[in-house]
Amino acid sequence: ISDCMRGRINPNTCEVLLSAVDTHKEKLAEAKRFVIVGCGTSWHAGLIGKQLIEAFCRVPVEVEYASEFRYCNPVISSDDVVIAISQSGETADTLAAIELAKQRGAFIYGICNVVGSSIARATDTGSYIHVGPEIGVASTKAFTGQVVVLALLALALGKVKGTLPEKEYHDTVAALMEIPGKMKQVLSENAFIADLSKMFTYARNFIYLGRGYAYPVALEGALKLKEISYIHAEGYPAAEMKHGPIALIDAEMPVVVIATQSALYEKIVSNIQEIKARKGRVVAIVTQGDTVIRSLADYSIELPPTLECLNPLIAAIPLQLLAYHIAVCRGMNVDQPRNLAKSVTV
Ligand code: F1P
Repeated sequence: ISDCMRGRINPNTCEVLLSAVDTHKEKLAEAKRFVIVGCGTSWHAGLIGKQLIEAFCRVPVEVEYASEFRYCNPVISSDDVVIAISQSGETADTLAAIELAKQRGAFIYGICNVVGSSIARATDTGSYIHVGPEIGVASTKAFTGQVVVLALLALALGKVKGTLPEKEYHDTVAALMEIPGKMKQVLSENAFIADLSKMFTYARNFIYLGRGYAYPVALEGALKLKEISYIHAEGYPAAEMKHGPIALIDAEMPVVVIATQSALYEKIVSNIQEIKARKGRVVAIVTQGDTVIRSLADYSIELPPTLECLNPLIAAIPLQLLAYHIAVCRGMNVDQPRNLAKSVTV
């Protein structure tokens, strides 16, 4: 992962994207609304993109499963910019969503990995994530690349529109430059995560929780576990626990909580207390130096500090590693999971 990030984020990257945005300024910066479409991991990246674009550009963003969008007669017009995200660039549902949005007059921005793919060709403009081929079927580094491009796009647009204060723009770009080094630090926890995964080889179910920017990361962690280990897993926004899922918690239920420093940190602490009161087994993803959550959780994985809006870039890694090691312990083929195709073309 760190290899693919190296050289991809450099001080010029944002400026290059900025000039691409500048070329399509009328369409992008003047969009009344963004609609992000994608499937699976790409949809999860889109949920993070929504938060980034709304925070930096103050424009409403909707995120739709491409597989539903194409069939639900969506209200789309020439006031909209549709952002289509796909690693393979060949996902039939995403391609069909693009065609529909085009017919209704929307401008299409693509975020793909595979150069020259069908989706890349069908869009009006876009950015390649250039993370190299995904070896396995399940998307991993593509998620990172997609979130990086969405962050850069939101930064560039926020600058063009004047909705992002100059200082916040520069601080966020500077924090983005530090991400590859921080990803390396997280990857160095691999042996610890491999050990930890042995405790969960026989789990039947898992719950993943996060709030704000960490909520889509929880969804992605659950998807990785489902895809490669075949363990049933659900991701929820942590505050939704009390509206139903808390009934599932008992001593048999592992709960992975993304509990890094954020504006909602205190609320996450109480969510963890609620789980522990029901004897759930908590694996907490915490920021280095955290003592409060470490003392509550059964197991903790530390992440280096970064801006909350960039945290998904490093928080996804321990969840990918956890899914990987659990799947290996269960003897699964992590590169070619059953029933999955690299690009879903039907
Ligand atoms: C979408 C996707 C992947 C998933 C699996 C099936 O692919 O749902 O996220 O891991 O490979 O397809 P794409 O449109 O991003 O290529």
